[in-house]
Amino acid sequence: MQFETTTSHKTRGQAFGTLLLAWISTAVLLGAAPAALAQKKPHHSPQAKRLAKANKATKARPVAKAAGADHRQAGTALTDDIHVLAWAQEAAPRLELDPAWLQKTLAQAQRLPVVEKLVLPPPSPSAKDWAAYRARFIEPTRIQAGVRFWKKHQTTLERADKEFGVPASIVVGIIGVETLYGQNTGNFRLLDALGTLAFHFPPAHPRAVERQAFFRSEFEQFLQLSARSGNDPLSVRGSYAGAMGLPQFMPSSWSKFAVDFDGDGRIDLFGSPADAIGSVANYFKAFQWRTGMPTHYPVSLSAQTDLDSLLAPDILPTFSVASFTAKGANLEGTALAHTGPLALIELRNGTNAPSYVAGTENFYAITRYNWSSYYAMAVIELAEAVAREVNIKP
Ligand SMILES: [Ca+2]
Repeated sequence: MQFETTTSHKTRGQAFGTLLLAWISTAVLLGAAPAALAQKKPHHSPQAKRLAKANKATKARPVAKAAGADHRQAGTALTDDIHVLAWAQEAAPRLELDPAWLQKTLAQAQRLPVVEKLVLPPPSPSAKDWAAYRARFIEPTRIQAGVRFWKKHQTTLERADKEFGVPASIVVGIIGVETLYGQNTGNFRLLDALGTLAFHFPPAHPRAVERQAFFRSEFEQFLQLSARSGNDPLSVRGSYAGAMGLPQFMPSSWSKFAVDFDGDGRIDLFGSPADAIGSVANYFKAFQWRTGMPTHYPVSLSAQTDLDSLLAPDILPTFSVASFTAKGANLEGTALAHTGPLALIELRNGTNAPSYVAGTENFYAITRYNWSSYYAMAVIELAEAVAREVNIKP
């Protein structure tokens, strides 16, 4: 088995802007059973807000390579920990990795204390504020970038809609919220970020055991993807939590849901907007996107509304229109003819009154990309704002 190929994309030492990652499509993995897919973790960690912040901080540096060098200087060798060496011995045969390649790769991995800090919940979390969250994403710069992206890739977006049944607006909303259309894909070396979280996940985290297991698995899948494609794992950069490319896919999502949508025989979520568009649409298809169903409806409440029971299932669509309205969540117009289950979505506005919408199964589908109703609503509203500008009904 050959890990290093003759590919010219040896990006080590190149500036981030020229990084071109191309992983070869693996049809076997893409054929995973839908039942299994439903059990999977979201494509990236729930700490997306802080992730975006961290990306922003690192991207602000003028030279990507220098930023990476700073991260390395701030760390220590991952293999200083004997557990990593023991893991490598056990993992190489299990993951079908060349032991020498694995050893050589791990020898260059850094444990990054900054990543250990970023993954922790903030010590004093601020009150949830939809209005403030919304303002970060639904703003002129992002909307105009979305309009340019939509117009440039309109044919591809229409093809994805046709093939996967997922509207262009939602794909445009996701890529806009995730990376500002590729402008902010993260600057941590994946090997360092995932290696740190796989072996040194901070025990102070309330779900440390579960999260470390998740990142251990992602680290393993990242190494497998690199080995299979022949790409240098040291050249790949992404978020501090290991998300990659325009759509910020975790390695497991890249393996299961990424597709070659420009037909060049490779999957490249960094350099190919078409591959990113097809992959996001395919992700939602796998998570049961219902073609043609709205994501949400307006809802009005009153003093008689049974908020406790309406909010009990959280974002999981649970109530029929009849039971929803019987509990005092009032719908109107087309919402009254909706046939699937609904959820009452509460978006807090700091000390002001919360906002509410009636979320459908498609609202829920968006939260499978990132487990947050605030995230889903930002994607939806950015999608709507961009669609209005390009004069297309979302
Ligand atoms: Ca491709």
